[in-house]
This record gives sequence, structure tokens and C-alpha cells, in this order.
Amino acid sequence: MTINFRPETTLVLVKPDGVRRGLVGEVVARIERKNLKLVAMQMLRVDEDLARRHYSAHVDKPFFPGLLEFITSGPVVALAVQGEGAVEVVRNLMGATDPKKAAPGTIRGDFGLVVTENLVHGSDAVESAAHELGLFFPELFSRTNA
Ligand code: DAT
Ligand code: MG
Repeated sequence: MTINFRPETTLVLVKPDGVRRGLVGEVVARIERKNLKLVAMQMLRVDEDLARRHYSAHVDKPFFPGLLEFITSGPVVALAVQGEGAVEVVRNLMGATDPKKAAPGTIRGDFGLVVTENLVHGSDAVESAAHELGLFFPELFSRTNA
């Protein structure tokens, strides 16, 4: 029997609010329950340089100063998550960017209230996943694969 399995890897961050509120286990449990595989996990502090690289698409947006202050405000937990369609599946588990609009049953829908403090990050495409995995796990994911 041939199983048509195309592994894909995405970057998940439990953001500083999620770590502060003790929701790391909740996020990890939801990812594992979905049958996605954790292939790397690290707690770290995001400094301004990493924040600017990670959010390069947003540096000129009016909300960037607040986003920068928030994402550097405490440790995050970075996860490399693998499975078929992992990028899209993780985005669906997270819910909409604005937790007020995120569907109940999603991480943001169940635990968030305001847009900056939306608990989790998930790469939005296979290409951005490769780039972001290279930023957070340079020893595991070479950026030349991006
Ligand atoms: P997502 O995190 O769902 O991929 P995004 O990439 O558009 O969303 O934005 C990155 C983060 O920036 C988002 O998680 C929260 C913050 N953000 C986005 N839009 C915002 C807004 N209009 N006001 C305040 N913060 C915002
Ligand atoms: Mg995004």
C-alpha cells in the first residue's frame, strides 16, 4: 500500500503572553492531539534583531512598535511542527489573527481577547516556514532550503 504522505514543517511560537499564562502545555497538547509531530522545541528570548527578521513584512506597519515591545517582553517557546499540510493545519488550529473574531475551538478563539496578545504564531506559507525555521533553529534548518 502506498501512503501519499508529504511531510511539511512549520514554525509555531507560543508568544510571551502564552508563556506568562501557563498555556505552553495547552498549545503543545493541541498540536500533538492533531497528530502533528514535534521535531524541535526551545524556550528563548526574542531580541529586537530577531523580531525585525521574523516580522520583516510588518516593520513599516503602524502596529509594529507595539508588536516589537510585546514579542520581546518575555520568553517564547519555539516549536518545529511536522506533518502533512502542517502549515495550513496549524493556522486552522490557531484561528484568526484577531482573537475577538477567532472561532471558538481554536487556540486564539478559546484563550485570546486582544489582537497583539494572540498567544501563538504559525508560519503562513511553506516558503515563510522555511525562512522562519532557519531563524529560530539555524542548526537544524538551513536557510539555503528556503
Ligand atoms: P498572524 O499572526 O495571524 O499571521 P499577521 O502576520 O498579519 O498575523 O500579523 C503578525 C502579528 O502582528 C499578529 O499576530 C498580531 C499583530 N497584528 C497584526 N495585525 C494587527 C493590527 N491591526 N493591530 C495590532 N496588531 C496586529
Ligand atoms: Mg503572519
